[in-house]
Amino acid sequence: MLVLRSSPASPFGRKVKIAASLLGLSERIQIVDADTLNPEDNLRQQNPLGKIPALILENGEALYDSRVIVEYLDFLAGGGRIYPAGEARFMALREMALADGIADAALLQVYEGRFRSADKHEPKWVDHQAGKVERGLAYAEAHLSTPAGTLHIGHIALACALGYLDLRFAGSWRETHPKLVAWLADFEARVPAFAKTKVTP
Ligand SMILES: N[C@@H](CCC(=O)N[C@@H](CS)C(=O)NCC(=O)O)C(=O)O
Repeated sequence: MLVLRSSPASPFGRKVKIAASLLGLSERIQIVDADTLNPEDNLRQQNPLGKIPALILENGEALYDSRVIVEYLDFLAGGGRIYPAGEARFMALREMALADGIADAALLQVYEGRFRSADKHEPKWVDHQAGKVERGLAYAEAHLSTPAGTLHIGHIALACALGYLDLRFAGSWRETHPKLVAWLADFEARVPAFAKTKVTP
């Protein structure tokens, strides 16, 4: 059995869970919640960075981060299942990089609220991160919002980034990105694991 250390709200953990489902591997993975803030959690032995997701293999080795894990799962499933071949692979990887970057920037804004008291919030830093989210969404609205053909890792990552904005930012992106709203609805209809991994605020 593989063990996935994650938490329900993690957009990167969600990416792994959805990939596992699409690859038919969910039954082989036990999910064990991790607390990234707790020094007693053995997550920090499994991943020195103390980040989730981490995947513990049967030989005890741990894989991280989500990009490595997802590639490993694709390998287990025979390879090339959620990664297009040839040049298209790099466009899919770029889409994942953009989507993960949106999630990273959103997460850093959430951490600003979690790790600093309100009087110490640095608006310049928060705005800097918000700008990344805004520009990433604008690019995705313009270029990545055609309903997907064969689903690949870029689509999974984008859905998870949007899902995280729904969870932590009350879905405010929806008002200004109608094509992405339709794109996500199409993804959700095609990928039951998306609804199954949804958490409410
Ligand atoms: N690039 C990493 C990002 C992982 C990440 O930022 N995870 C967050 C939770 S969603 C985390 O573990 N944060 C705790 C920390 O940074 O200490 C990946 O794709 O796995």
